[in-house]
Amino acid sequence: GEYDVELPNAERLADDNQLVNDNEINTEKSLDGEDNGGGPAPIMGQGFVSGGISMTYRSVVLKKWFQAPTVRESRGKPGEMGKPVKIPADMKDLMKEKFKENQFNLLASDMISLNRSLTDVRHENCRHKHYPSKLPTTSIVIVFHNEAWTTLLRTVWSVINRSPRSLLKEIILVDDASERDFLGKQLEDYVAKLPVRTFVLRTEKRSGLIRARLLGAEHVTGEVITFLDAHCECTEGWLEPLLARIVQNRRTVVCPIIDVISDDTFEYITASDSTWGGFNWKLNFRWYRVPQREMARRNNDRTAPLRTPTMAGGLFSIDKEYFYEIGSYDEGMDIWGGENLEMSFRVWMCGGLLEIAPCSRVGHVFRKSTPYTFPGGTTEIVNHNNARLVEVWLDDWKEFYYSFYPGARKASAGDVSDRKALRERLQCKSFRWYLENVYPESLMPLDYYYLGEIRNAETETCLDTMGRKYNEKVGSSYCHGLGGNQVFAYTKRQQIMSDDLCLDAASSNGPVNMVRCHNMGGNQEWVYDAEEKWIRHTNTGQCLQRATRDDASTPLLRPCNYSKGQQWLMESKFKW
Ligand code: LR7
Ligand code: MN
Repeated sequence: GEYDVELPNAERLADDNQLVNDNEINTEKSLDGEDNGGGPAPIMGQGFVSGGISMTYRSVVLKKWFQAPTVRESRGKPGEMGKPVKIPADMKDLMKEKFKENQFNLLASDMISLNRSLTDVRHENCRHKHYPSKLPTTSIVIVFHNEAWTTLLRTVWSVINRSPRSLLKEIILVDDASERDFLGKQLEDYVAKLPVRTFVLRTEKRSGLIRARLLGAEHVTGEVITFLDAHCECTEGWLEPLLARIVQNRRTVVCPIIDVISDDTFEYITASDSTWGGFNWKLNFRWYRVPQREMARRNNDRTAPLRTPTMAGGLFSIDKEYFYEIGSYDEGMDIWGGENLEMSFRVWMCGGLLEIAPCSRVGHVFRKSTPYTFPGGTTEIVNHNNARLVEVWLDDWKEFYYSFYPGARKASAGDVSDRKALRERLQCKSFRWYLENVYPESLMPLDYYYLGEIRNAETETCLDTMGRKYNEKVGSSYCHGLGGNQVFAYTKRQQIMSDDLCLDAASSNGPVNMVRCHNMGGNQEWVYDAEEKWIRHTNTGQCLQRATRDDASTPLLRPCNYSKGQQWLMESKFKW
């Protein structure tokens, strides 16, 4: 099916892994295929033309510059070349204790060099790519709250070690009111000695990652802002593909492929290059398989930039001026969540592009739970952020969010008039336009006849997913009118769907299951007869009937017979 990839995707692409020769330091290699003169390239100001688009960056690097050197494998420390760290049996208790501090294996992280080597995980063809000889400079902005020393500084070192020095303007660390001593003066003293200008900014009080990033962005002197989470590792050649896309079109927001650094062993695990970002009815960001049409648009070139409907949010490059032009971030959003979809919709709807550059690969430590507090409550904050997002950007489709997740109705969005004015000012397109043009595969259907409960005329019970998962039977139960598991959309594609699940019948006598929607009709096609109130399954010609007494909660397929048990009411909000 189309939606069979879950987050995080840790599938290995063995063929793409190739060890870098220990002795090889790539200082001699120029991306232009020319010899380097020697020494870091000077910087000069100059306008230039690229891809038909004339751009003027305040400073551009000269044609000749050094690619970042390959980080050589060092001996004696675990985890080199991205290998997993094994914790000795007698240290397992300590390991468990330390895990709680950051919700990852801190003991393992502390054993690994801050400069650890990684394999070159890029697709073979990425290594011979030619990038524009003049790329803009970038500043790296990394926000953190109570991050561990080794993950934070390994992020910083991986940037320093694997970015062409001439492209790297500075590294800005934004401490979001951390409560750990070593993140105070010790950190400032440490970064002052780094070979690349690096400094620490501090929010006065806990402000959340969104406002912390805004603080960091204010201090950027490079032409492009590159955001990273505080527990990343950048690999060979990660930066050039990001900046190159911005040269092509300054309205492009570019993400790397986000590989997985195991929260358990710190192994560097490559992620699939065939996934893009989407979202479900609850507005959770999810990875899904890239549809055929996008593969075809890229001529099936796995190294070509991929247009993605949404981004994960933590790792991306954006032209600094464009960042502000397009509305930076919604300052009304707190702590964590929502800002990534907000920016994704905004960029697409207001004339930008959102891409994944597959030749850029950065690892990220994916955690199963958050180690830090959400002052005000986790759900409350995420719901508040999402409320702001849907009120400004989702138009009619916000009903999918609210009805599927009724708890969200209680959250207040606060004042969103500024953000609505921004949408107006930028003359952004509608969410319908986004679904039509950017994300036709979305779980939020472009056209639908109905969204709400489906009530049986005889039993007065409602179709109910019962919170069941894939390939289980659909149920029915007392109509509670609260939405959630009793909310279904009847779509123009004639699906009866709840989030990513579609009612599906494989045979005339079989059960009615909930199967991942494949958008291809077949067993998932149903015709609602608004006169007879039938829900007829196209493939079998059978009708959906109320549950029988033996199995009181499982509706089934039966020959259509005009009985009341085969009448289903969905007229309240029905729109033809
Ligand atoms: O109050 C806070 N203040 C902060 O500075 C809370 C968090 N932070 C920092 C934190 O230290 C970290 O560096 O913000 C960064 C992101 O927080 P994480 O790492 O705890 O969360 P995450 O990895 O789940 O975050 C993902 O979703 C967030 C939604 O708001 C942001 O968009 C993150 O940037 C995003 N991370 C990624 O996209 C990396 C890939 C994850 C995926 C999918
Ligand atoms: Mn993170």
